[in-house]
Amino acid sequence: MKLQRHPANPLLLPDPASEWETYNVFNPSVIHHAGLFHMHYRAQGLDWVSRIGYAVSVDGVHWNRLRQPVLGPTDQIDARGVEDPRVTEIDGRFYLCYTAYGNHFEGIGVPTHAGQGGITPMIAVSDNLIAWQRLSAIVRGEDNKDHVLFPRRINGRYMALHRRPPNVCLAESDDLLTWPAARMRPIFGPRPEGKGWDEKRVGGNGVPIETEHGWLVLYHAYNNRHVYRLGVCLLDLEDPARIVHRPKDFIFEPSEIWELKGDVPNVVFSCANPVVDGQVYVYYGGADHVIGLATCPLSDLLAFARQG
Ligand code: BMA
Repeated sequence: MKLQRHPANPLLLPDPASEWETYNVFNPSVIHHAGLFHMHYRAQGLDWVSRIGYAVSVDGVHWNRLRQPVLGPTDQIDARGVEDPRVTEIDGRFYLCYTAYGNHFEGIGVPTHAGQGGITPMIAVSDNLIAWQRLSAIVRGEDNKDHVLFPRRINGRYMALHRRPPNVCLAESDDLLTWPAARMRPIFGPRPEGKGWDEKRVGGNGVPIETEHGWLVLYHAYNNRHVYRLGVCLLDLEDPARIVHRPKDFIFEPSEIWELKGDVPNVVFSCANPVVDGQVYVYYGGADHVIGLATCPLSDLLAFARQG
């Protein structure tokens, strides 16, 4: 089972006439809401700081973008940029998970060169997808990113995937404000014994897809040669820390020139897999430089995942 690239790829390119999205646009979030596709994407411009831009589309292929970013650095915690957006709609509000890349770990004061890079998995909230308010961090002071919220409460609790190297983990919260350490559990990690594509690091992609057989989770992984590919697994509906199936094969890998060459070579990196009319729309960054789309029927992806 492999995803099919859209013939119009790449869908979104950097804009040399812009200051903030001059060099790279990549790793978008996309949700389908009120009949439109809404994209939040990571952009890098003249100062190489990451900001989050917004674009809207009727068909998921042709996009109109806002001229200004909707989120940018404000503080020490994100002074070097805001990265890799993943938007989840829960009960009519929008939550944006993003990686804050700072000068120091907030409240700890460890310089980044002495620590793990000064990244913080943050959550912001919005009622209109444009104006965002910072809400919370899933954890602070450690190397942790690739976080995304589930689209509903499970057993009364909000849940999020996040990545505490080398594992994809589950975090739980009563109120989206506090994420107790005692309720963080690993789900799955790299497979050094496998086929070699997810042997080094793994991390979750877009919002988990609820199906009758479990939560379908797309994820990315890289190997010892630093090639990023995409895979899929199925988590238990009631307890998403329990993995039900994990196929050995990947579902997508870099092969187009704009996936093999760019700002970082050999990368397909996805933060979005909305399902519209039975099709899974996998949006992804190609080589940390442009934005592409690949699709497949949900029924095919689910059948593939269940064989694993
Ligand atoms: C990850 C993230 C992504 C990026 C990927 C490949 O660590 O920073 O934003 O696409 O590396 O460079």
